[in-house]
Amino acid sequence: AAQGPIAICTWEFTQANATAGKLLDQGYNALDAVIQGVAVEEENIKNTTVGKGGSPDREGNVTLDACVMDHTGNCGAVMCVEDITNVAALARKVMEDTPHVILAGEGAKEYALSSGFKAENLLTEASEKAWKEWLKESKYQPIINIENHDTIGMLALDAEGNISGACTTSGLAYKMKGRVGDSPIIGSGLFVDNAVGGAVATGMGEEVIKTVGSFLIVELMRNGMSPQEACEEAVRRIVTTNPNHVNFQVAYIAINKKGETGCYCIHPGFKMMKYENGTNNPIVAGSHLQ
Ligand code: SD4
Repeated sequence: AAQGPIAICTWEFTQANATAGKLLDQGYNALDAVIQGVAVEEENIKNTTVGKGGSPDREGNVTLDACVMDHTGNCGAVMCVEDITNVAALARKVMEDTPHVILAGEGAKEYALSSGFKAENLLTEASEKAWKEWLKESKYQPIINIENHDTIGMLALDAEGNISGACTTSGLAYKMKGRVGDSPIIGSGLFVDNAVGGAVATGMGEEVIKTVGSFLIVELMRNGMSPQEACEEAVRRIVTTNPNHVNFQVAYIAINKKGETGCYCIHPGFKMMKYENGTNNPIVAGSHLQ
């Protein structure tokens, strides 16, 4: 039997998650809900790791990554896109209106413009200033938790019992030009199988890609693990193979078909938002390190 609608997302993005949850309560499907939910952060210029206002690469270009996956197993992604704010919606457009799954760089931007998305300068004064400050030492050292203003990954279970997800980010601040993280990679940053559940990742994308984290979590749930157990196992895969995990964060959230959810991370400080039965609450994730 279908559960009441549920929306979960990475970090404490209260408004984004409430936006999705309320749409679900009004009968919107999971895909519409997650796209509109994550758009709140894509448009929030104070969030320096998503959409407009995102931190640039080390050459000063803001390049965005996003993907979506729906309950039919369809997916779409865009990578390294400049000048377009709502890249999750663009990923959906790629999924629905092109014969492809991924568009990258210039091609993705041209497709966006020809589809009615508008070109905007995504580099805010604040991000430009921070980048210029960074240039003085040019020391690449990703920050472990950027609470409340990090990559947003969202999963929704709608009134019909269908699951969809979206993930959108500007990636790691001061990355190399052309660098693509896990967030637009289906199976790494996001995976949904409507028969089982869905998972999304945030944190050091390179580590998520190496372990195909979101796909792993869905497969573990298929084999009987709860979302919580599956998130813990996916984190364990990283920490047991990479002793450098003391220097980076990875966090996962997951939901299954029954509406059970889970979250886990390497370093304390990660939270998941959960909207259910009209209430929207932060949940502090357990962590491998204390
Ligand atoms: C990336 N996973 O590009 C993203 C960034 C992120 O918390 O989630 N930061 O690697």
